Amino acid sequence: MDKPTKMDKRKFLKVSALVTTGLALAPLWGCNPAKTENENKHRTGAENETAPDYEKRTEPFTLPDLQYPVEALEPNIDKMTMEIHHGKHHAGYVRKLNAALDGTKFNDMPLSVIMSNVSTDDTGVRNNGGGHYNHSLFWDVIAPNAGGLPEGKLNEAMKTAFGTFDDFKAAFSKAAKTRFGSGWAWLSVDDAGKLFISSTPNQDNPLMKNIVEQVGTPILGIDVWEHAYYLNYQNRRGDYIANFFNVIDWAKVGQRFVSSLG
Ligand code: MN3
Repeated sequence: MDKPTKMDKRKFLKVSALVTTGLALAPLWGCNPAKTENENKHRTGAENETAPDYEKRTEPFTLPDLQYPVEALEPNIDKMTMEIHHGKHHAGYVRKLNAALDGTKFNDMPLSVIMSNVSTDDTGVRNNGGGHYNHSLFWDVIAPNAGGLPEGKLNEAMKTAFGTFDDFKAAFSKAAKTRFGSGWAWLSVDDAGKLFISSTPNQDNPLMKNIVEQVGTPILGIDVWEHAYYLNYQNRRGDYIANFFNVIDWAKVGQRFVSSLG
């Protein structure tokens, strides 16, 4: 394999880091200006071989660190829930994802590309890849001293899609409350740049175009598995959802919105 040029390598490392932390958004993989000598050689050498439109991943997935202490989200999300949720549940998804990927066509794909290509036949990759993607997003869009209101372009787009913030809050909360059993509620951006609310069972997410009804790039998600709230809220899922609004980091959600527009 040819040694990558400096620029290729830098881009590769940047992309790899994003994938590893699970923060990458789909558009990053969509355009690849440095499609390059190696791939062109491939094309001339083998007509039927299609070069991937993403940088191949060479490292196993790892558990991203939390960007705040485990107790920092109290009283909205308690310390023990954070310890177990991040250190046990999320870590388990990462471990099982790496095992499930072994020998599959997904083995060298970035996480968001895996999400876009997974199907109902790929149970282990679907469940554990979704678990890794969803939780990586979840930790990133919540923070201590957060809450408040969306601003800027996101705020404008939310008004267009949902009306007032309270209208949005009601619709998002309803999606989270009415998800039967385990799953997630999402705020996502569709191909036209329009926001929508949806919910998915288990560890599915809106990137899974072969599986979900409404396809888009998720920019905010709430985990409504019982493991996300039961220690503190027991059966009171509605209280957990209401308090989740106290920890939403709207600046992060806004950055994800802008990135999703490419
Ligand atoms: Mn969870």
